[in-house]
Order: sequence, then C-alpha cells, then structure tokens
Amino acid sequence: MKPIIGITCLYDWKNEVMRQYQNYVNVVKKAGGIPILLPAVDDKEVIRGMVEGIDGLLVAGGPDVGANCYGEEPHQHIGGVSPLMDVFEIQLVNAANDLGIPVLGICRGQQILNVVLGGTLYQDIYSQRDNCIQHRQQAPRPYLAHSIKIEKNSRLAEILGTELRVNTFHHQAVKDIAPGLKVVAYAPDGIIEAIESEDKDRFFIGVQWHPEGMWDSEYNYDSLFEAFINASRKK
Ligand SMILES: [Mn+2]
Repeated sequence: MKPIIGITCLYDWKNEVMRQYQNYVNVVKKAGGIPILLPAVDDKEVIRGMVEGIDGLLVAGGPDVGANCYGEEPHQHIGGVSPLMDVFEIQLVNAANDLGIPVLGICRGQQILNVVLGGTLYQDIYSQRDNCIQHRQQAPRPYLAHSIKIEKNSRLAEILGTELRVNTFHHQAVKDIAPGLKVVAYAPDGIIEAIESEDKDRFFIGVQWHPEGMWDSEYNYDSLFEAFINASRKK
C-alpha cells in the first residue's frame, strides 16, 4: 500500500482560487506516494480529520509568512501574505506533530515548521542582513544557483550528503531556530537552508530550496522524497 501524502495548496485570496504546482504532485508520485491536495481551511476539527487521513505531510512553497505569526510588526519589505494559509498550515503542522506523521517543508514550508515550534524569520534577508548572496535566482527552476553545506551528523546528510548545490527562490529565511529543531544546512552567506527535528526518530525536515523543481532534471533529489515517503509508510 502506497502512503498517502497530503500537499498544501496555495490560496490566492484575490481571485479566491486554490491551486498547486504540478511538480509537487509529480515528485510524490515518482517517489512512491499517493499525492492529494489539501485546501486551506480554518476549522480545527476539519484540519485534524485531514491529518488523520494522510500518512505524510508536505508543506509546500508559497507567499511570505505573516509577521504576526511570530509576534512581529510587518517590515516595509515583507511581500504578499495569505492569512488563511498561515492559520491553516500552523494548525496542520501542529496536528501532524500530535499524530506523529512525517513532515517535509519546502521553502515557505520550512519557515512554517520553524514558526509553529516558536522560531522566527527574517522578513526580508536583503534589508535585514548584510552581504547576502542572491537567493532569488533569475534562471530556470532546476538551475542550481548556490552551494550549501549540510551538517555531518544529521538525517539530511544521511540522505543527501554534506555538500550540495541548490536552486533558490526566497527573500525570507529562518532567523531564530525553534526549540526542538536544529539547523542542518547553511548557504555560504550564513543563511539557513535546512532544519530538522532534534528527535532522531522523527522525520520532520525543512529545506529552503525547491527540490521538487528538479524532479525530472539531470540533478537528482529523488532520495529526499524517497526517504520522506518511506518514513510515511504504515509500520
Ligand atoms: Mn537560498
């Protein structure tokens, strides 16, 4: 039986449309999971029911996380936010933690994982940090714009090794890491590129890049999705 992987949707509040990029669906399917899309809702009971119906949770990329989610006022360079997505995804990850199912966060998804557990974000790395390299590449999706170093003693290093090149499409990043999580990858400028649970037995990983954007390219990030889907198989 293939594990069912719930993928969060983007909610475009201007047009009242929920959608998601096909790459996420394709990569879950390729790695051996059954992808289903989870629309953003704000009802706790409904969210709990969603999580009871899946074996693994993929929190996808998307707009900026609202500064209010981690107790800050909006910086002048914060981008568009989607408040329903914030409310939904925070409750969704909490429910996934309650039920102990594996969680993979990508880009915004990584930031949500950190915020749920009490961490904070840079609202705009370019104005809040000095000497950033470019983290918003102007190149095709699978282009590997910058390098990262992954910590040796981490679950992520077991999966991907310790040195990697990645694509990059962000202007926010993890600032203060949440209790219970550890930083496991950095870009050359010190920007946090991956986080994971301190609990070795728990698959709870966030990455700042977009591995799903390489699902059919010559660069192979399949092992990350295969590890996630394997962890999601019912014991
Ligand atoms: Mn980056």
